[in-house]
Amino acid sequence: MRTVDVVVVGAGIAGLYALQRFRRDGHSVQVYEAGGGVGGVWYWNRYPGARCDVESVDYSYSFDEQLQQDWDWSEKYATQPEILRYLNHVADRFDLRRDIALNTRVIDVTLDESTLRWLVRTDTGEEVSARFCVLALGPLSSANIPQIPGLTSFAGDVHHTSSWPHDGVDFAGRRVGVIGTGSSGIQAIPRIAETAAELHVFQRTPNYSIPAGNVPVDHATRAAHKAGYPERRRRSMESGGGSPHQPHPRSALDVSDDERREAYEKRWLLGGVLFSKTFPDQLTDLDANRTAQEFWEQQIRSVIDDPAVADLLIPRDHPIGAKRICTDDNYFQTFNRPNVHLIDVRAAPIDRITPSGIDVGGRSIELDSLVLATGFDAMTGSVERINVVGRDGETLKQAWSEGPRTYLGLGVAGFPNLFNLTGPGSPSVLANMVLHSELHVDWVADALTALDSVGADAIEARPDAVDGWVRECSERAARTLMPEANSWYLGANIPGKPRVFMPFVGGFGVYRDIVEQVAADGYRGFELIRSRPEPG
Ligand code: NA7
Repeated sequence: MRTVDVVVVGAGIAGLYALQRFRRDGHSVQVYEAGGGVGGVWYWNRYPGARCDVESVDYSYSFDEQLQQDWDWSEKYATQPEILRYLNHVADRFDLRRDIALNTRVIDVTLDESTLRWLVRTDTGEEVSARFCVLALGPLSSANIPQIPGLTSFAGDVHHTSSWPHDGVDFAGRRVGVIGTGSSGIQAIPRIAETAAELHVFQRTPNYSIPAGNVPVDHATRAAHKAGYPERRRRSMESGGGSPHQPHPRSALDVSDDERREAYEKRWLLGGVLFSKTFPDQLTDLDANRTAQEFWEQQIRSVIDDPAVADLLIPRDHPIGAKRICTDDNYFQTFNRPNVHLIDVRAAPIDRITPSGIDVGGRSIELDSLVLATGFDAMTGSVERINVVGRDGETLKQAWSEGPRTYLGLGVAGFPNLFNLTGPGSPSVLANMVLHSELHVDWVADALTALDSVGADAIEARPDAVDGWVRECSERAARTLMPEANSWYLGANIPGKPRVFMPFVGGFGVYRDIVEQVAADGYRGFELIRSRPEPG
């Protein structure tokens, strides 16, 4: 059987950098990728309007200065095609493709306890033995297909936003239904409305969204970005969310009305997801949060013509930012169009999907096309659909049956030399995913070097360290407003999923300090395993 040092599962943002870094450190690496190209979520999520909600200058790799200097972003918030072009450029530039097997889904990852090696099996029949297994699957890559009766009977075309046809979908003149009003739905709905004959939006829960404020990047801005990278990256690495912007220094409740309003207006114009972090206490104090909610509501009401429609579009069930805030381009204004209809499926749930449309609230809505913008089995779904078998034959799915249990998000007790990138127990989904991926990859790469330098064969999270980290993550979450929303952070969007707040909420910079200190302390909380006796 073929052997390699490291198998990396997934060739998205984290997987591509993992390959580059591990190879640079002298390891042999095999990457498996289920998609027909590299790019991960940016390969799959090709729905109209798909765009990043973090500024391009920040949502880009920092590991190679020349790459930063050579790549020109065309817009403040990059579109999916531009990000995918960038990731393909990275794959070519660093000659990554020769170690990536595309169209290859990993199905089993099994520990051989006698050698502490991982046997990795794919759906193409490949088998490889690896000393290390690195899961770079992406926390939002396992689609949530809603369990609505009759879904498979629908006679028209059905598309989930995360598996969009590569040649696009022509909605011109069609009657379209969109189920779901999270980030994906909110980005897609305005674009679909432009060509569809009729668009019916089936909304279960309204969401907070702010205008993206996208603009082209002009020459002077680009030059300033390139000159300012070292400082920008430094500030990002120390920040709460992995971008260089700092919240207002004072509580939202300690400033004058004018000062508060000015701060919100500034963040509103910045666009993107940072509105939820305008003030430091916005996500910890309900009264502070209400000030942001009120500002938001005034802005949004002013662009919706029908106050009854506005009432339906304004969230009442959760503090602003407790679900990931969405960013849009004319989302709320889209409901002023005569061809767009908002259907409140909280008041009257969908009865069934029929061959010709959707039965809801005692009426039948005729549809030609159906879009499922229904999100993901987040953070655990992508990992659990691989059969990962650790010590004593226990699967990762079994180990996580009551919610994910990790140490630092990176290691799992009973699964030596297996690392999970950007998953539960880390701040990934609350931070800039690119810098976060680099942090995780660098930490793992340094750990592999450290193992060899002390003559150890394997590294494994200790059960007590896992207990402590799970407790720390849940205590930190409980001190915020985050668990008050029925969000995918909490697993609340998937029927039957254990309700555990999965991300680390303490902030990206704090998390980085913690994981770096653990490494500096000789991988405190991990067991360094030596299967052979020490020489001498
Ligand atoms: P989200 O944010 O999970 O949104 C999914 C939406 O689909 C949300 O409005 C759900 O309503 C709705 N949904 C899910 N199942 C159903 C059923 N059965 N019936 C009606 N409505 C349903 O996913 P996105 O893809 O938009 O965004 C995910 C992340 O990707 C985003 O946060 C960014 O980080 C990037 P609910 O709120 O559950 O009532």
